[in-house]
Amino acid sequence: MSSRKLSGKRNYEDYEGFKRLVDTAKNIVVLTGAGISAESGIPVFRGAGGLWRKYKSENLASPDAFASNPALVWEFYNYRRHIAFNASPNKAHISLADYEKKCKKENRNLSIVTQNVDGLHLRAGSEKVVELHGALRKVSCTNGTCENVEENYDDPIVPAFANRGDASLDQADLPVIDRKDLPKCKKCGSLARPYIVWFGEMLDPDVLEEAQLLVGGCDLCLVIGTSSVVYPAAMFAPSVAQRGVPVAEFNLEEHPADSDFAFHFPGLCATTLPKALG
Ligand code: BV8
Ligand code: ZN
Repeated sequence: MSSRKLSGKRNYEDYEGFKRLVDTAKNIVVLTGAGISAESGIPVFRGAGGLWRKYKSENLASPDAFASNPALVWEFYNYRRHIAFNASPNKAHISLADYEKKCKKENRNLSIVTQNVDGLHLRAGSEKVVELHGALRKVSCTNGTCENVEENYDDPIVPAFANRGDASLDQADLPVIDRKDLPKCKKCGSLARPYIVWFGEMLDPDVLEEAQLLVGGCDLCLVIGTSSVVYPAAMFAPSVAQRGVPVAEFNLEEHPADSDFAFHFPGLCATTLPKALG
């Protein structure tokens, strides 16, 4: 792949041009956000989908929210676990898993760096997946000396969250859940928390380094279903474009950040991505 700076113009829906590149690229990195799981029925983070009861998702995804009301934050994650565990990978996830297998046969690499915590890439059969922001299927211990992390598929995660009505109900009308009834670490009995990177929290340094190495070494980057507003994930695709490496965006909308991107495929990614990789 020549590293010449691509012309400033973006190729809209240039499936032929993209196909020539993707079928010869040696190290493909795919950056995904909530939009790739939208067609699996998982609400995206921003906009109408980003609401639960009367709360905005990002206001509950914080250490302060958990410290002041762990029951509320746990109930929010219990709701998201329920949706994720009952969702299925869609054609976008599956096309990436299939293309990774094709690359493997051709001694090429395709790796996914996802902001999503729903685990759908792994369930679609993708093997090289870096989960930047943790995973709903995991819980970790809040006791600093224990640091236990375990997989937990219980739904609801504790009996206290059973029969709490749907996401539209106002929290205020529901009985308060006692801290003693919240999820506990199976190792030490301390309060457990979702294994999720919240706003204002550092990403796991090893995970971040793995992502940066993949992004820094790719010769083609796909960026799928993300509003590119959250850092450090939002820096990855622009940094690839700045190296003169082609970036292909698959999104319903366009973002100012993508002016340097070589390709733009507007529309639902469960349609556009299989067509581009097919
Ligand atoms: C960090 C887990 C260092 C939670 C998430 C002030 C204080 C502290 C920090 C900051 C600060 N100001 C800025 C920061 C940094 C902050 C940040 O970036 N904030 C933003 C809001 C400005 N970042 C952090 O805090 C990160 N840590 O910086 O540490 C530090 C530490 C302390 C102090 C300073 C610095 C940690 C960020 C991780 C947060 N956790 N997720 C959970 O899931 O519950 S982020 C969450 O939102 C998602 O994981 C995702 O990463 C992110 C963005 O969401 P998207 O995936 O992009 O989804 P969104 O809904 O936004 O967009 C969907 C897109 O899909 C749209 O473009 C839509 O058009 C498209 N789409 C929809 N459907 C389809 C589609 N496209 C195609 N087909 C479709 N069908
Ligand atoms: Zn523990």
